Amino acid sequence: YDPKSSSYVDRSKRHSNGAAKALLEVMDRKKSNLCVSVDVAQKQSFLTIIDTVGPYVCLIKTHVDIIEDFDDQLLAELKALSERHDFLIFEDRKFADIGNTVKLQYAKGVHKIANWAHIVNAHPVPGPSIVEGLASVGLPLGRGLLLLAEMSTKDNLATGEYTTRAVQMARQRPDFVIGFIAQRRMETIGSHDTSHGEDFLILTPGVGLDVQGDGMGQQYRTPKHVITEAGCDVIIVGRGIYGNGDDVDAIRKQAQRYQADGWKAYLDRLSK
Ligand code: 5IU
Repeated sequence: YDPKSSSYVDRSKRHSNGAAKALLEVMDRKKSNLCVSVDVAQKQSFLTIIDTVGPYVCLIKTHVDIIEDFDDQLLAELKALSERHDFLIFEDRKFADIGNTVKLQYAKGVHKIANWAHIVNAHPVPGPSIVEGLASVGLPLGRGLLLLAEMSTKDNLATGEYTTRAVQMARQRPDFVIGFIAQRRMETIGSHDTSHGEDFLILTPGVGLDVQGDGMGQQYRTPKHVITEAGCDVIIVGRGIYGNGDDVDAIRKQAQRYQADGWKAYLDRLSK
């Protein structure tokens, strides 16, 4: 079994986790493997971008701690947009503490992330206890977790043995860990026998069609490279979509462009 040559909709049937299933289904339904990452500081701008790109995405990635005028109303509006435009929400919280602390950070505080984010992610650095802490909150709510197995930045430390250990941690909790933030497929890592049908979702940041980097360590690859060649599943695009000002027509055009390019890259991969 090779997830790289299977369709998103067929793969949805292999997942028991509700968030993983729902994401693969919405990708198929909307013909989109585009996740837009909305790193902006003002609530109005955040909501306007999401309302504009909503029809073209399977997933919206947030960093709610960036928003200066955050309030509960913003969450209500985010939820309404997710229903209106049919996308899931991924809070890119990158939990990294001990089980008991991440459990509190996930469920409580100002943001109450578990209440509204279908998917969150965590650094594997604390070991399996971080997954246990998050699962105690997220599993009863049907949420899914991604582990950060690799990063897009120049000279990052998530390589080699670290990446292998992240994959081994995921294998211990397939009910909750639905995949990885990574730059390539992960099923073959750790000389694992793939014949029993392992299937991870691979979500990949560091995607851009026009520039190679941002002068702060970010490194961009194209959808063709990420989806067709490296076999990843979801392209995560931020400034490539909203980085040229607040003109909603320009933002919409870019979202359509990345959706079309990402989907073409997926169809090319299937026909290989
Ligand atoms: N992000 C990365 N690289 C990584 C990880 C997360 O860029 O390795 I893990 C996040 C950071 C930002 C988004 O929220 O993905 C990418 O935004 P741009 O497309 O604007 O670079």
